[in-house]
Amino acid sequence: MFRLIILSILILFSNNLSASAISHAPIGVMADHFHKKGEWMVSLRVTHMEMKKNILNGESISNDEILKQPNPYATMPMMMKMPMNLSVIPQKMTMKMIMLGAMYAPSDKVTLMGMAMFNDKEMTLDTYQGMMQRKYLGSFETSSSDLSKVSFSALYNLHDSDDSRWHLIFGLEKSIGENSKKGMVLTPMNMKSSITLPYGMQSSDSAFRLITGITNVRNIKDFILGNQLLVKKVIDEKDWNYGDEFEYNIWLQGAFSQSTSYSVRLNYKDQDSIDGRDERIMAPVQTANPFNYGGDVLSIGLGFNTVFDLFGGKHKDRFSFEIIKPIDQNKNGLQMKDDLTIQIGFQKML
Ligand SMILES: [Cu+2]
Repeated sequence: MFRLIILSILILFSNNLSASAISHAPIGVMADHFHKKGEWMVSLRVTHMEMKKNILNGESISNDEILKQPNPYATMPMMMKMPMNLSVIPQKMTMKMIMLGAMYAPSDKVTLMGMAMFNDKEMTLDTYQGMMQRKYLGSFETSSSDLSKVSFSALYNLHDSDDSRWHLIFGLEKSIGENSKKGMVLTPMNMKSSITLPYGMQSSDSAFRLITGITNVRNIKDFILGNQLLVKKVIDEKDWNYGDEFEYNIWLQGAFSQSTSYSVRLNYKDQDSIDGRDERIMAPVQTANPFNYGGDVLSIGLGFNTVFDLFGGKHKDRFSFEIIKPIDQNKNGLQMKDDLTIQIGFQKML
């Protein structure tokens, strides 16, 4: 009888451990864990990101200064009406993303992961006269929303012990949304006109990417230290595509209790500028120049994970929240500045 009690306490305890809040990374980290044979998990992530103001090679720049920047398309033949200088200035951009994911482990060594991402973008811009006094003409908005990309990955469990686990990530990502969407803009001639929206406002770049990565999660006393390296490389180039991406995450987690944990994360992302170009994208605005994309950004995230019973079932429901603030932005050329990102997630093992 005594043995039975000990055994059931042990089983209860080990169940609780795998269901603890701290057993998953902050929600902004993808592919942070793998599963045991036969396990299924579904997840939903909602992200809200804002960009405000502009930076030139990482330094703040005013609207007046931007109006003095050359318009690279001004000297193109056939572009008689193009102003010599930039005349349309992005003021604010909001991106909302919804990510649906599923994980399944056919064995203890391999976990398969599929994801689909939907995004919605909105940008507010100010238009100034193309020449003379460069008077402010007005403000307008452009937007786009579409299913943006799908990915399929395999996580390979290299090592799994009580105090450390390692896994490799191999995946393919296909960008599938629209990439030649048009929008109404206010031109520096003070006319409304429909143009192909600049790269950053398109839902997709149609590229195909290879994802490779490695994750380590270890216990250090009562804390968890996670490290992840991710590389996304374009393997099927189109007319244009966003550059290759390198991302590094390091996070430290502590537990308030079995069911709630907190985290601090540093995220470093370095992306190349856009390769190629779309001949139709030509406007006196920074976002029409493929060079004004990419660069490196270092951010800090504060997160919170909790597990509890909401929908019932064999496993608990997991809710997570993370707020991310950039601390150093060295973006290429002239770009909008990243502001806060908020991410909320729900995960459930079936
Ligand atoms: Cu999972």
